[in-house]
Amino acid sequence: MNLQDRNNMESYFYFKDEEREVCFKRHDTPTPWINYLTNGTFHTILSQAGGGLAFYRSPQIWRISRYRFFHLPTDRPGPYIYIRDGALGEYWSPAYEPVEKKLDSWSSAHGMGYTRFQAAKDGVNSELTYFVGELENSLIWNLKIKNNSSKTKQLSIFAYVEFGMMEFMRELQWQCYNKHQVSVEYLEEWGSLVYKYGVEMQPKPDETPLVYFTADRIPDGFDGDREEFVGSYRSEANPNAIEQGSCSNSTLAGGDPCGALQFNISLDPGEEQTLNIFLGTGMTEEDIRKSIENSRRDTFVEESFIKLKENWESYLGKLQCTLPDKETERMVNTWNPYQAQRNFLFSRNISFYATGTFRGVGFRDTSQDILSQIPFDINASKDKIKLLLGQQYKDGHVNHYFFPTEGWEPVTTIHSDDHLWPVWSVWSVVMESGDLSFLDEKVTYYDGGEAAIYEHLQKALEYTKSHLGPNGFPLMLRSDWNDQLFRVCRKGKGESIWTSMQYGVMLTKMAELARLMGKIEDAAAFMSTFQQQKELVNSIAWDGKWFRRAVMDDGRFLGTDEHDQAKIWLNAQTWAVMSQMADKDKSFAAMNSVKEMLDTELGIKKIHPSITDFPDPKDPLTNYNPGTGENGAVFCHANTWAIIAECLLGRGDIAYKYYRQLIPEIAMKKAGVWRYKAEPYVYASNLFGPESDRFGLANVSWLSGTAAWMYIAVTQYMLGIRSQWEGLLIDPCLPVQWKQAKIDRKFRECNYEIEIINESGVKKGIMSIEVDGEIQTSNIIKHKNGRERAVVKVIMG
Ligand code: IFM
Repeated sequence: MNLQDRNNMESYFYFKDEEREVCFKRHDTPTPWINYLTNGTFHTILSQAGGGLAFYRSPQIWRISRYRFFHLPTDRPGPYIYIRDGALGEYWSPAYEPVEKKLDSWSSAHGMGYTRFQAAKDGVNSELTYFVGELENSLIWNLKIKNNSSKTKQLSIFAYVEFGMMEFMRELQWQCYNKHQVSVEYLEEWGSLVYKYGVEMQPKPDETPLVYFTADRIPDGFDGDREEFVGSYRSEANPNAIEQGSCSNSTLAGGDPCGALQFNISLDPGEEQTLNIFLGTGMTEEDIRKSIENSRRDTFVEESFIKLKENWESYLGKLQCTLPDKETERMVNTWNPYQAQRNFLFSRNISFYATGTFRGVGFRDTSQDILSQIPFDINASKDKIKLLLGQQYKDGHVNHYFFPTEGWEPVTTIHSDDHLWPVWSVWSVVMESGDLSFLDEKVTYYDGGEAAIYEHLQKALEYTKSHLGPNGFPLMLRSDWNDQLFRVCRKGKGESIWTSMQYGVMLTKMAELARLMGKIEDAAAFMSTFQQQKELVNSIAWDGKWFRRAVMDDGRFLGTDEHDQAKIWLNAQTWAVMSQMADKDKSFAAMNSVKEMLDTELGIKKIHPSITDFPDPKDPLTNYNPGTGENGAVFCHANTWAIIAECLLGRGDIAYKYYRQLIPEIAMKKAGVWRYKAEPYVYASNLFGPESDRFGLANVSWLSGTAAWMYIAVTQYMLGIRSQWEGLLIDPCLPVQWKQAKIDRKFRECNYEIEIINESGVKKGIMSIEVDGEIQTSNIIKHKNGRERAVVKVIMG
């Protein structure tokens, strides 16, 4: 393949927006382009070529199927189907992997919670859809197979999954003995394989499920022993059983487990048959029996799929828009909220990049993920906030990440920002619901005792107030949002100027909550601390053209023109504006410096110039190569705050530039498919920056704070629709070329049908707002109990 073909985006994929699908024309994408199929309990990751893994609740301790990270080809194994034509002795896979036989036609598609493969070979057409429904904890494999030839076909269909040992780390460490404590049985009566993982000293034996592998009919053969099915010196690409045309009915009491089921079918010309396979879990054999019975009902698969579709339509229906720019519209309506919901569920746990071994729930990450979830599912958001606050100690600090499902000990490092984040999420819940009662709900502290949510937040602010450094900024502690900063504060003196700004945001939000609760003194105290920090930011932190980032242990500043590396840091500019701490002229100057020094055609770098040997060649601040990761890469998460800051400054064109250049398909188009490499439908955590020779390479896709914040940036700041205590605020900040935008937003049980008209081409500012034909005096549309629909016309000017 020549370079031009490799980079031709159109030859890889296209979007089918009405179906909310991304469709793939070829299987050999530069990296696996994955999807998450889940009902919240049973989960599967699946790529465009059929590789992936299934897990129950936690990928750390209940990983059902095996996935070999670092494998070549890159994406093995997966829940595979093989179709064998008896007369030809040929076999192939509808997902393309693992057999990789050239097919007469092939395509695949990811949709909301499902992945579909369509393939044809030698007169046989197949359509294979995988999804996890809400009726059972199982991965449903729905295979439709049709004989398009003029002869009767005798086919054998094989479904195969390699079981992993559920505890993935122990599998890597000690599978040699532990594997003799697992078994795969065949339960004749149900025509089902049952995999039992019962290894000594596993963390939660009572919560460990049995796994079943079955179908909507009794199989003609099976295997539970991988060696019997695959054979020696073979792989999933050419299993012995398939070459021979039959399974050997092996079971396993110790060894390398798998599930393989064989179905022999005869298809007359033109005939189509459906076969449904189920890979699921149940706590007891009785549970499994019931699940299998339920799954074999005639309407089970269809019902499950319809429900999945309806759930997503209703979920995404909370905010839909029509925009002049189709790529933005597609992200806002479908892919961005979809990705954000997956982050809310999986934190930074498991993806093609994250191995699901040590990251449970990140306090900082999940607090931010909640923000975008609030308009969609306020109850789930409240539950997650309470889960987080349960990790707070009475002195106000919190655990850095924790393992509520696995029951492992939390990571207890103390970071200057972690405990402050929930203020924003709680504030958003109150604004979305218009109800203060959440603040009174009680949550237990991690070290005992309980308090109302308001007090938890108060404690968080107090913790920061009692941990200020020599200059008066919050101590950096182990780091702030920037993980890499731990090296500037090892002696415990380093201070975070960015955390001062974050603290500022939280103080103003708390002051608003306090006022609403009638706690006027609290509100005044929060605002007085805000003022003190604000003064420091505008004096000590100001470098002349931008804000400094931190004070190092030795008292020197980080992020100053005095140094030749890491002179300017993005977050200190954006949050100076977001916190409204920066004086007006400094706000503009700082964001102008971002534009001049950090912006590239593929996003905004986090720092400039990258670090090679600063502050000390023997102990540089980071080990990342220049232009990569935390060192001079385009950190997408941090880019979202630049969009928000520009909207707050009213510079719609700049905000839009920053937004649009990171839309994955746009960035991929610019960088080229084989440079960008990651999925073109979801955000990546970062792109290598211009100081790397692979500028534009996207890393760590799917699980990134970018998803939540990009959604907030575009919906709440560019489109400008934000929930406030009194009602819905309309404050758009748009590019001048957008003459019109329509947004349907559900807010407190009322559907707001908002039309924004910008004939005069301003970037910000509203001339008039009408609600149901009545002119408003303010751009906050007051909430009215019982109102179900409001037609809103906004004229910018
Ligand atoms: O803020 C962190 C996040 O918690 C994990 N990924 C990297 C970010 C920036 O350092």
